Amino acid sequence: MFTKTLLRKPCPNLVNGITEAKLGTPDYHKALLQHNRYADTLRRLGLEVRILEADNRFPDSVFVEDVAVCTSKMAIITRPGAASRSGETAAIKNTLHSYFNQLESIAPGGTLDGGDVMMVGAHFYIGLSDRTNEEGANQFLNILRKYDMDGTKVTMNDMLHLKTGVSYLENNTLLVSGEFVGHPAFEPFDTITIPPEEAYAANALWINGTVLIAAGYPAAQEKIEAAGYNTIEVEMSEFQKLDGGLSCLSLRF
Ligand code: CIR
Repeated sequence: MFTKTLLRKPCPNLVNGITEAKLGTPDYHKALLQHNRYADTLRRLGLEVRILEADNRFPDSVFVEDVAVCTSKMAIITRPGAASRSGETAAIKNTLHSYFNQLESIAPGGTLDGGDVMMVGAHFYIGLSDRTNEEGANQFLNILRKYDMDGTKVTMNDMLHLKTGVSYLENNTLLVSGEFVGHPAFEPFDTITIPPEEAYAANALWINGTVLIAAGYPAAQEKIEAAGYNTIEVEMSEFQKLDGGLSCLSLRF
């Protein structure tokens, strides 16, 4: 169960964030509204929500998931793979100090984005993406082992991040799409397959029994509900324009 979340308010410079989506430029005011509703939804689910100040130096800083990984025993400050995002970690470090006694970090040579890390209890799946290199993943695994946890590296070719295409919904159940459908790393799981035309909905968020999904993906929603979950839809259009999914907007612990 999660009790706390950390978010970062979108900054006006958001419109200059990294993207390959070709969905147009995000509308800043709409993004602020959607971000507020996302925060309200987390509160509705009983979570404490802390929203950090907007940081206009970093267009993508709203995607706070990429700069740290929070576990039950410690937090790991990452080293984002995109040059324009590397400075985002300094700002989250001080904040996480107030929640975690143990803080670890990925050292130079390694790169790792939190969006490439999927937590399944004490086991972590780490996507080897364009953002997360082998060295970063190996450092991450070594840190986990110091705390009696472990992980598995996942090869991938197409998606931005691991969790762009796969989400853990607890109960041994995964949402999968695209290159992760039938991926050998996920053989032990029951899977819910998201059809290609709704692939964006594969980034969903399990919060204490409820699944938050992006609004506007009826087939995905139906499949998740048929598997026995309650769902809540959240409007994500402005973040989708920057390749960001639901999980990217928060750290949860
Ligand atoms: C980026 O390319 O870094 C941002 N525009 C999107 C980051 C999305 N984060 C995530 O999937 N965890």
